[in-house]
Amino acid sequence: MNVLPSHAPGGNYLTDGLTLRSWLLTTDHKRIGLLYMGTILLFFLLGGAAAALIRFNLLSPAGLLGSRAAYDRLFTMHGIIMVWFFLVPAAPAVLGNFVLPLMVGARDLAFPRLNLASWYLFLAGGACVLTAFFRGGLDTGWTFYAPFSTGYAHGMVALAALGIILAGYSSIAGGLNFIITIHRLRAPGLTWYRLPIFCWSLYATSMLNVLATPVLTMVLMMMAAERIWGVGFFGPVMGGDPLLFQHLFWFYSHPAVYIMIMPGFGIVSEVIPAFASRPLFGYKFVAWASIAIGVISFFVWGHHMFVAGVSTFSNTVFSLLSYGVAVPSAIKVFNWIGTLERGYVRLDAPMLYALGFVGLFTTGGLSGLFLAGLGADVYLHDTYFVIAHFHFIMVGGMVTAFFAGLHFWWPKMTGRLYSAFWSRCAAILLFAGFNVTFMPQYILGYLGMPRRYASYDPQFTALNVMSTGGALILAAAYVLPLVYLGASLLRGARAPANPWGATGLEWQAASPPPTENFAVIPVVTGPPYAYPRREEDMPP
Ligand code: HEM
Ligand SMILES: [Cu+2]
Repeated sequence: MNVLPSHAPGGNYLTDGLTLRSWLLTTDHKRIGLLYMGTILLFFLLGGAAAALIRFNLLSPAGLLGSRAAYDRLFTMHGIIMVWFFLVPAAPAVLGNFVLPLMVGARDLAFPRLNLASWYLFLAGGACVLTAFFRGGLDTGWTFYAPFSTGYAHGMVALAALGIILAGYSSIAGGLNFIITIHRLRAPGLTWYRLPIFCWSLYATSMLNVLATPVLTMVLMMMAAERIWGVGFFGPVMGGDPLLFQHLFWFYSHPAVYIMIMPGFGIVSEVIPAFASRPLFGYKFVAWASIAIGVISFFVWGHHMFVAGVSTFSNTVFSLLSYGVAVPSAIKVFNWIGTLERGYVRLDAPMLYALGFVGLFTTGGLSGLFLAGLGADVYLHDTYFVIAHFHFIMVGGMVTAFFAGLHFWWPKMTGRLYSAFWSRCAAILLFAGFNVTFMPQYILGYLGMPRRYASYDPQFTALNVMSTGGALILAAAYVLPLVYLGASLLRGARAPANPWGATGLEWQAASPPPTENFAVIPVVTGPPYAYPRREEDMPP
């Protein structure tokens, strides 16, 4: 083994090379993780600004923006940015990139240069959609339903689709990189059943990315071809079938909702054992539940089309299958609760975020059962109930889990500690703000307020004002970490290698890790989550 300068005392991946070039051409997975972090933060702020304008408009029944066209473009921009430029990439590309090689005891991902290329593809995709937005935007909604998108929609639809396709290539390449890394680069002794659950969940996510994303690429290309050249895939006037678009779109997008949430499951499965000082309850069930969810998620897309004019038989089958996907998700929730039971729970920020995740995700998941029931969905489809459902899961769930992971691994990434007090405040504020924002939307949907309209019936005013008020609290909860994490970078206390007393190979490397992660590749001899099992085993 060659000894690199990075192994000199004090050297680490942040200080090895300080030029712009050394960052933009880096093949170090940790630096690429940080490059993604900067990019994704930008998108989160832009998507968040659009959300703020949406909530501002809905303060009054007539719509305060005064322009319906502007409202349509805003929610389209919000959806496209949040789904494809934040939720899908954030956890794998930022946290996964940073910790996966460390967790499996490797020096880098299997294909470091492909990893860098993925980031550039993502940037190119981002540049396309931002160009589309700032040159007038588009009004299709994030789902691009044909034949509206192909024949009637306004704006730069095809350019936005190209941006999403490029970001998709980035996901596919990233997925392949993770799968091969997990297969080939595990440290000696790190068997599959010794892998941390975050690795299992990234593995399942990557499989979904590799298998489902090409379908999205295809359907967006067909949509763009129809829009530009009038090819008759979807437009009934030309002999096409609009339902075909929905089948293909949801064949990707239902698995995609699990692409978004699954890494969150993984993060929470790391944080809860560490802060309850207990081994993860039912490890093998949690691991296989990820794979089960991945498989089943390909068979439920039809539940997005219950009222689209498909057959009753199809609806019945998809309704039943949808209940099936709830089972492995519920298994995970029970296992997290089982881990907490009789645990020595420390309520540091990562744990508070993780507990918030469990509550919000479970609420969102249970409302999915209502939607999967045919009769209820006929009534609730395209109402604010659906909006509340997926925001509970994706914002309450995935974004909260991302914050849990960010706070958990921050000392590893930066070598600095952050304010314990302010980080706890932010986590609690987030939970409160989230509920005030989205709980009223369940009620609004139940009362019949439709989604995607710039104006509404005056009877819905009070609940909408409450939701906008909640959004202000939520925004504060998202901005607060920028402040104390920024302060931690400038003058936070130095972090030890393992500040939380957690298991997992990443905590054996220094904080921040040296460029090559491990001077000597570690050998794994025991199970994961080797926290004390009984009270007698607890350290005094
Ligand atoms: C990991 C968890 C989940 C995520 C991330 C998720 C995400 C989403 C998203 C994004 C939508 C809205 C899509 C749109 O029209 O814009 C949605 C709708 C829906 N979800 Fe979920 N969901 C999850 C769990 C579930 C579960 C467990 C069920 C059923 C058992 C379910 C049933 C439904 C149904 C039926 C709809 C369509 C509602 C309608 O349009 O009328 N979801 N979900
Ligand atoms: Cu679905």
